[in-house]
Amino acid sequence: MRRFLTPGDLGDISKALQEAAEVKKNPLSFQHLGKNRTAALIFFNSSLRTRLSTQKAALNLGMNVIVLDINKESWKLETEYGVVMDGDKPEHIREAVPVIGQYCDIIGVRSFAKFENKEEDYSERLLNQFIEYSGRPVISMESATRHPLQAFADLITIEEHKKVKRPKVVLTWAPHPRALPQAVPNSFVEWMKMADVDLTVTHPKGYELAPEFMEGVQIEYDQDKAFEGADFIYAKSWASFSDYGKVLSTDRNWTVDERKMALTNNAKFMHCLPVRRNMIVSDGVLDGPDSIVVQEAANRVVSAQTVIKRILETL
Ligand code: SN0
Repeated sequence: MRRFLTPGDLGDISKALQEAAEVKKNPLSFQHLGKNRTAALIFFNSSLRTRLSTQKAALNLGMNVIVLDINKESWKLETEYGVVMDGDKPEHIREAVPVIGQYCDIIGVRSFAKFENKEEDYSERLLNQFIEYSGRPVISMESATRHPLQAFADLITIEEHKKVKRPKVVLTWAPHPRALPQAVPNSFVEWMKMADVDLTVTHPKGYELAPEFMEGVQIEYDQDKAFEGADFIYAKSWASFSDYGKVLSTDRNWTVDERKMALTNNAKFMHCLPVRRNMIVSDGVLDGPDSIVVQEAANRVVSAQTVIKRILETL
């Protein structure tokens, strides 16, 4: 496996889930795979779970790990081509990426959507530069359009907690003071479409996700209606795709609270974290017995380890 961005990169999803269960049961039994191998985790944006869980996954596999917070600890990088570099950016991405590739066997990259240019974000320009120029397999640790390690962990979590064969899963938009990327909801939809679940997406008008993700997916604009009979509520805020990068609403009627959760089939509450309390979700729901956000975060080690294991097996 040379890259990890979509569920298709893992092939058969039920096989990947079986493998994930094996990794979870025996996390330390694949250490021979990573011996004398190095993972470089490059962060262009903040991280808590991704940084720690991906590092832990690589360590469980016997790897060495280098972590770089590239904006804070390295040279400022120029990403445009053909520019006269007489400004404040001493190094070009075109040299930095192949150089990073010299020091490791696998690269993880976190780089959020910039919201300056829809086409550029949706072309995954930066991630593709790493794929093209590093000479190493590349894992998206949330790139412009997707967060596959999160969605894989979400799927593992739903498999573990579901009480019926085909659970009703609801992705709900929720209010937030800032414009957040579509990466998490895009990947969530992309992975749920591959799984045996009944998926509904609910959000205010204007928050439709990109058509390439939403094809064949049911949208319910009435959040209460969407919640009826749900087995899982997955909350997330995102900025508009059509009015690209804009916050069109901060309507707290969309906040997930106890009244709304009472409409569901005793649904479990999920969120990728970090979560803004009493914007996205009420304290009561987040601290209540049906919140599985911490178990979900724990599965980030499992998803990352399954992915890195797959890559190590092909090196
Ligand atoms: C990121 C996002 O894509 O929504 C990462 C989630 C895994 N979240 C944030 O940037 C939250 C920042 C905030 O101000 O709450």
